[in-house]
Amino acid sequence: MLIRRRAGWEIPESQATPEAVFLDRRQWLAGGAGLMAATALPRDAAAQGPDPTLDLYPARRNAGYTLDRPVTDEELAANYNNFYEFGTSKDVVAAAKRLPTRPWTIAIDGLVEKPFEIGVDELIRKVTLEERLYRFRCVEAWSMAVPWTGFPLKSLVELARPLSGAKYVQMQTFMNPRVAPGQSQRWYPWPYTEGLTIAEASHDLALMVTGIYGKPIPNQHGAPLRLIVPWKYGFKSVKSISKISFVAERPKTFWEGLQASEYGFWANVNPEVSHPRWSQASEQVLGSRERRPTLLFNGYAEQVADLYKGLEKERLWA
Ligand SMILES: Nc1nc2c(c(=O)[nH]1)N[C@H]1C(S)=C(S)[C@@H](COP(=O)(O)O)O[C@H]1N2
Ligand SMILES: [Mo]
Repeated sequence: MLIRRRAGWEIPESQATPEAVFLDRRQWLAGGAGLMAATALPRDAAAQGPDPTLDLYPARRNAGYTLDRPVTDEELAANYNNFYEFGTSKDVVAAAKRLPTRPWTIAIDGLVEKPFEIGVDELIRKVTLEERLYRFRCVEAWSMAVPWTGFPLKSLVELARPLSGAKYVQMQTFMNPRVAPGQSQRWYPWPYTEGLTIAEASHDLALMVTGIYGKPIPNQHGAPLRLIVPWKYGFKSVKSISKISFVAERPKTFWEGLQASEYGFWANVNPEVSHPRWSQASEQVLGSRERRPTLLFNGYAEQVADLYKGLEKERLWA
């Protein structure tokens, strides 16, 4: 193990991964500690060659999205990730390189006029990419501010032509334990699944992301296609999406499946609603010594609060 000095802003691993705390116990109970599949892994997917959409970067920045804080250093954001398919530490860069991201197809199915599959490059060229500066808040109480490149999820919903019975959009990550050793750990409800209501998915802020910092998105951030919903805790922002299903019932999400008492479907950011094991009142800003007060809906209340009118009886806050 690498021993190194921690910078002032860094969160000790023990505090930074509370999502994993109860899992250690489960892992132990399952007798599976450290037992990753030792099967031969494919070569680095980095050998794939240049990204086929490179010519689209950097995309035009949409000036409508501004920040109240500096943009997080690119290297920090790129080396402090949650991607459980590749392990429970924040250091998944090397492991995630094993994921081949081309060719990559996304299946659109469920309650749509006609189910179809589409290659990610074809999809990217059907839409218009733009760059947006968003705050990003993990349920573990750290935050960053990032220039994402992508397109509104709304345009994908339109492309899919959902039937009137569709009430939710369910999104799933690829499933391939040969490249993603975490997926051999069968006490997790793989594949990673997330979901939004159709109204949430059609909101302007909901972004399908294909790039970051003016370049195609690297694997550890969820290549080649991920969701970003900046008013919700980060676990809603599912990575490396391979299937999008339009469904009538609320999907059971990954974290809900693991620990429903701590993680729910809505997961909207709220400083006043604590996680059962820690406060959400403030957040550690990556790359700074500063703790900032957490903002309601992560600072996007003005835009999204209306989505939740009439839903006050629901557990809206994580
Ligand atoms: N498939 C998948 N998506 C995921 C996760 C994951 O483990 N697997 N982690 C989530 C969590 S908890 C966070 S905070 C963000 C982290 O995104 P980043 O690593 O790009 O900052 O991804 C989310 N999406
Ligand atoms: Mo997170």
